[in-house]
Amino acid sequence: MEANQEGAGGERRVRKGKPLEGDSVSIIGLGASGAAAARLALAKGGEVYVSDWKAGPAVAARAAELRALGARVDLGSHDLERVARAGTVVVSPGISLDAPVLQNLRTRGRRWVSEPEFAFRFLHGPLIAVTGTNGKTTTAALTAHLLRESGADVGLGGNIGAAFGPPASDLALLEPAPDWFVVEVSSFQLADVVSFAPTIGMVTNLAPDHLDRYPSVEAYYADKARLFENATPSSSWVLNGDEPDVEALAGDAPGRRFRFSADGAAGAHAFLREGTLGLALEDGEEVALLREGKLPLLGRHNVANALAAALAARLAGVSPGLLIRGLTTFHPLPHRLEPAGEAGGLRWVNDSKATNVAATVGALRSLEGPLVLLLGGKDKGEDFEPLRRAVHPGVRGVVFFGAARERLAGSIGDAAPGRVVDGSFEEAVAAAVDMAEPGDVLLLSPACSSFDQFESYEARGRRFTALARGEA
Ligand code: UMA
Repeated sequence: MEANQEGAGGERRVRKGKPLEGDSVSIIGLGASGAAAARLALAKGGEVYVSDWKAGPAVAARAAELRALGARVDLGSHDLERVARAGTVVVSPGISLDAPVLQNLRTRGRRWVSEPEFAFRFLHGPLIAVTGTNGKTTTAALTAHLLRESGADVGLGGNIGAAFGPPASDLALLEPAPDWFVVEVSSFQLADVVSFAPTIGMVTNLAPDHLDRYPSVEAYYADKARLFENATPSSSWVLNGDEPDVEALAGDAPGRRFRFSADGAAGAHAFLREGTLGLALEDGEEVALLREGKLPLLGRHNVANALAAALAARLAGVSPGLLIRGLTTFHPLPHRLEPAGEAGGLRWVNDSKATNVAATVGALRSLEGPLVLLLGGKDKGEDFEPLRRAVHPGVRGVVFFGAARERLAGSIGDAAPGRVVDGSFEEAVAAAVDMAEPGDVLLLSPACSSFDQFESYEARGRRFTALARGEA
């Protein structure tokens, strides 16, 4: 894959915090990040042109807001001449390198930056950037929570998604600036950084992902590695000590390295030892934080996320006492392996956000069982074979429901006892309750989207939680 030249580190004439003073900024894509970048560029005095190849109601509403603020907005096409003339071009993360608009810019030798890179130029204050394949959102949200426990004002946002925080550009407009920024960054956003330089950079873990966009795992990891692009000796890196790939990603980047390990890696600064999460402090002293069972998050992967967050917050100055308090008071993010209730002697777990095979495989790896799994919803045509392989002996039974039920049942086969429910979601849940034994986990981790029976995965998760609470 041919890299974008500015993103590849060609030019570094970036002056942090400098007002735009009429400089032209062209923003490609009018999703959440494009709109936020436009608001920031306008607030900093830029002459702003935004374009989106679509013209539906969502972009139309954003266009109206931005036009009222003084932007020129084109919907339905990109004015390529105008884009190419702009001083700075900001590209939305959902636009892949082979999109015609980017191919055209590349032909002209034009460079572009990602939205968090643009935001970074106006962020005043220390920044914690969280990347990795899985667990970014939980780790970023928990890190922000731990900092807030110590009284810090924290701006949390980035790739994290609208339910949990705004795009990075909106954080740059916060007045007064918070004490800390915690920003989740995806590989798509890291691809086009130039000056982006976190005070503390975190890598939760690495696994193949987004292969519909990248030609290879190496290309995906190469974009992740750009987190370290502007490393200096004063940078701090919080790295997964259980994964050699994460160490390799950091390469020989300067800065201090701190490792977390839920799997017994030697020399880790945050670790799980005999069921207790602990930290090794700078003076070599070790402090026990809390027992794994006291963490309000389910699954071994969340122990790793908690260790990463605790380590970053400790580096940011949070005392061990406040870390302990924060780790116990954190509320799991809704619909992500969220404990939903204990009705009928069962532990109900809402993982409705698991709308694809990989997410449900992750849930099954996290929960030993015994459990009964609810699988189903709208069929997105994914290969269910990895799901069949993930069904472990702790899975007492599987209920297949919704539009995907027959194909799921056919694919999972006899990996576990199964029931196909051709009826409502409530009937599927009742069948799962019927299969379960007292003390079991009742896991909604459906591996499919919700649109056959619900308006969103949130609505599906809320219904499941209501049933867990015995609400009709
Ligand atoms: N478009 C064009 N021209 C093109 C191609 C697309 O104009 O040639 C337009 C599309 O019509 C669309 C816009 O460009 O309107 C692209 O928007 P987007 O897909 O970049 O979406 P945003 O709403 O800006 O949301 C993005 C992130 N989405 C993606 O990376 C796909 C959001 O992450 C993020 O929360 C938000 O910026 C703020 O930072 C979501 C996500 O799923 C949660 N991320 C992936 C993940 O976590 O796995 C990476």
